[in-house]
Amino acid sequence: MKTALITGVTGQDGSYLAEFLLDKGYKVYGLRRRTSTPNYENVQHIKDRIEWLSGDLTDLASLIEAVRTSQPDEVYNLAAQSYVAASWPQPLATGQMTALSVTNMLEAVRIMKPDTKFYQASSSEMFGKVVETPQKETTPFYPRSPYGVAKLYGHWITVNYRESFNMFACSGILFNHESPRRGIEFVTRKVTDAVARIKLGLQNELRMGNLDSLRDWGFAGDYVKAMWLMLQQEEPDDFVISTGEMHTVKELLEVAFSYVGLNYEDYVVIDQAFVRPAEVDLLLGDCTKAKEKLGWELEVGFKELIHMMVDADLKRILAEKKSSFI
Ligand code: NDP
Ligand code: GDR
Repeated sequence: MKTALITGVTGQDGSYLAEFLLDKGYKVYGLRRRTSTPNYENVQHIKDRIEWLSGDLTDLASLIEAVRTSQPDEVYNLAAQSYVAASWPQPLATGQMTALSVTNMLEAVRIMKPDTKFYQASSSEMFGKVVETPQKETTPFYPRSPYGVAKLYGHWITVNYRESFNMFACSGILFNHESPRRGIEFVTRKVTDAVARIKLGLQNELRMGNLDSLRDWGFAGDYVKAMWLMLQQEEPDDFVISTGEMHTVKELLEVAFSYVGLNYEDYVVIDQAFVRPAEVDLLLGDCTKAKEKLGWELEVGFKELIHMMVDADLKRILAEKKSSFI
């Protein structure tokens, strides 16, 4: 039986990855930090199958202890301050949690169990300003937010530990991926939650930022398979994971609202509070390398993904409504 340690296991990707690895027969350790109000929503259904470890990415001692206890074959470093918009008001916390914390995790592995295979959750936000399109592994980086800058540090320190210490360290440059478990402030989930509330008569407007930005949106369930595939290769390497298709935020609104028979123009209000100080106008990934070397394929397309998310939000809100009447 293989053993994996996942940081960020309570998040969107962590929950899908834990499910995937448990199904493969892995023993899964999940690192969680202490929070005033614990949130297990994404992992409720597998909570008893995960071995829980207490730790924080910014606390090296806790990470060393986590690696010592779990003795993992594979570490998936998914934890981070992951919301781009929050990285301007909290640039230093983002630097600690999204950049320096990667060195903490790599150090914990190097000190305690250097033969562990290591996956770093890098991001298409590192490409930022358009230099080349579609973006691939060799495209130069030009991050446009404190989050993007922090992820770039995480990416390069992973490459550096691979080259300095001969560690099996991989960096997955993942483009946006979504699901019903996506955090509520991210644009897809914000839209699908609002569509469900508007349809059910619980909300009558949706305040949005820039509707023209273009994103390459895939399904998180497909993307966690790529993470695992990277760690099953003979040699460590970095891979872009994407759909190769992009859509505007406006198209996202059209697909989500029209699915329940509504017109988004009747509800959407532009609010400057959601417009960012610097925007990434366009993200479009070329994942030919992952397809060829990993044999990775995506299964869920854009429309299907958004419909899946609207369905899940309708179901959840209806259930909440029902239980509040009892
Ligand atoms: P989420 O925001 O859903 O999950 C982040 C996780 O990190 C949560 O479990 C959170 O715990 C945990 N975490 C945050 N800070 C700390 C800390 N200091 N110590 C321990 N745990 C911490 O992100 P996603 O699942 O969407 O993304 C996973 C990773 O992939 C992130 O690193 C993200 O930046 C990156 N990424 C995501 C993409 C996407 O489109 N989803 C694309 C490219 C990269 P808590 O519940 O306590 O907050
Ligand atoms: P992103 O995702 O910044 O690409 O980062 P997000 O869903 O937050 O934004 C996507 C695009 O939508 C525009 N937008 C809005 N965004 C939000 N959140 N709320 C709004 O009201 C709104 N209106 C318009 C944004 O300006 C942006 O252009 C995600 C995260 O998961 C990162 O962790 C990850 O690294 C990258 O994807 C790849």
